[in-house]
Amino acid sequence: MRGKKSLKHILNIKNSYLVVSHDSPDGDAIGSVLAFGKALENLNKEYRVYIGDNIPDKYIFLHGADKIITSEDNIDIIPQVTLALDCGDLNRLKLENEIYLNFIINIDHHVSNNYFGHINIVDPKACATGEILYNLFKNLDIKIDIDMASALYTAILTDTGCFRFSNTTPNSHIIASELIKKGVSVQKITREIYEKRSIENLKILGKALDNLQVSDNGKYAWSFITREMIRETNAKESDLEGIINYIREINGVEVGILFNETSNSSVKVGFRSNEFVDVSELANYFSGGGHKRAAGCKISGRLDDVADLVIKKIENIFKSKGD
Ligand SMILES: [Mn+2]
Repeated sequence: MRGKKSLKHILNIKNSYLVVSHDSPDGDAIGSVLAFGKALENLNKEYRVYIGDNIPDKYIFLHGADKIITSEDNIDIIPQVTLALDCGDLNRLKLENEIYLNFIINIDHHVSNNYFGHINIVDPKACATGEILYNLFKNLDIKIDIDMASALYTAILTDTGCFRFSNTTPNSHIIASELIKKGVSVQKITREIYEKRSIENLKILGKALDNLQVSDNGKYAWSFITREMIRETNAKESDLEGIINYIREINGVEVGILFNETSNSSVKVGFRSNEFVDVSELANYFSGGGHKRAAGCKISGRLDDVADLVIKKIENIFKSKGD
């Protein structure tokens, strides 16, 4: 792949890097930027890691997570290269200043990636951006230390839903195995990420399950998170992670949808599917993006109106499939 060769050349000649990923960062976004950041540190390069959003507490145990810059104003270098990891769309990098957009290397696995980089290494078959990075590091003879291994393991673990989702392949397991051989503590990482729930997460989950609705044909189900629920439970954005999976896991349901009222006039919509509905197409239709089985978008409008619009669209998908 041409991209890999150019990346090798760039790593040889450029000394200053900004490593970035998407807003509402997940384990793959955070694991990827931290792994690449540590690789640059080991190569004696100047670098900063930036994500323009809050970092969920559960990832703070990863090496370097406490140094992630979350406000663009605090970036204190002028990088020669911006490394965009796990991000399908330039807007989600939350970078306003053009000096950060001069030279972008885009490394990602979203099907919806629109090749916004000057160099693009995009592989939608990879289960996680962490998988692409593992292969790149191997190919470029970049040593994977224990901190990088833990970050890459986190990336793959979270994007495969603990090796349960359909993107899990023999390669996901082979790479996980190699990372564990490097000393990754499976027990510590799974405990940090999955077994340290906040009370707020459980409270908002309870309310979301109270609001649960299932379609007449039983094929799709949805729930709402309102501003009021957020106030009552004191939940943060990161406390909402995982709620949508409960909806998708209802027996018989193919598509799970979560509507999250982010303001009076804006709603974040998450989609998950089990077997046959390509929710990245659905999200694309509403100017969002993602993967076949997990995608999302933001829609302007009041919560009720947005929900009606989206549910109608999904209803039509099932009608066209004869359900
Ligand atoms: Mn990812």
